[in-house]
Amino acid sequence: NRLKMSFEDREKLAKNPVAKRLFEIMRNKQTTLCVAADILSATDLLNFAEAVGPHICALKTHIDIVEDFNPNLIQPLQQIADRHNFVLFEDRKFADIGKTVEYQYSKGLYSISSWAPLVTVHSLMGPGVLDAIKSSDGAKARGVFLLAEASSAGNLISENYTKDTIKMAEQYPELITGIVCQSPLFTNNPGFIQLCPGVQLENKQDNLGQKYNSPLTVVLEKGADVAVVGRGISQAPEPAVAAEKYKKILWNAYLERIKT
Ligand code: BMP
Repeated sequence: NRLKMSFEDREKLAKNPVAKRLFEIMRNKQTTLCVAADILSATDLLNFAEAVGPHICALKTHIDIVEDFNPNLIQPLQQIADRHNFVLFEDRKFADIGKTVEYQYSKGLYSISSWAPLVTVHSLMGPGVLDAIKSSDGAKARGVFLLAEASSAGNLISENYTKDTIKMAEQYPELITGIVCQSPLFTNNPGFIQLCPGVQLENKQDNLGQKYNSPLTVVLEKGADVAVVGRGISQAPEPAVAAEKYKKILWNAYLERIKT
């Protein structure tokens, strides 16, 4: 049972290099916190990454919302990630035919495959998307979080879609880092990491359909390994302080979960 296993043991079972790296970072930094850096200015994004860096295992970006994006943003962002030892994670949610995804992943203004070891993918369009990510240009060590469930109210994902998404992930153990979901899904592969967005202490929802659970709930009841916190940290008066607080709650919940 994945939920009772330590990250150390699961790291040995992971076949994807980014999953192995994430497990290692989580153990060493004692953090399962991934911050969603949904920030509109390049300078603010860098300052935010620097502030929360010590407390996170991954920084999740939507790089296409940065209003003054310039490719020169990437190098300092990578330096911050290296210095604080976290993974850059572009939440692109690829959902097109394989050939188009190949271009979206490795070409264009953002050249995602050159700087983001981790990306998200929708299973909707079929496994051609995964083949495209696997064979595209870019850095060698790469991983995919496949989206099996969503946190938003009224989303159209069915139980079968979720099950079939897990099956698809299991066909690609070397490429898949883990699954984005909201419940303790059954997968035969404890090397997969479960990523759970929609985590906040203050609010239960926003005004556009986002639904939140508390950090304790997602780790102890929903099976989250890594929790994604966005506005709970980015809109806090002091993001570094908030990040440290979430980190501690999440880590203690993980210790509690694996305790026999
Ligand atoms: P916030 O905590 O501010 O609501 O941010 C959540 C982040 O997680 C957003 O970047 C969003 O794109 C992402 N996300 C989500 O909220 N629900 C999902 O099901 C999948 C996501 O990637």
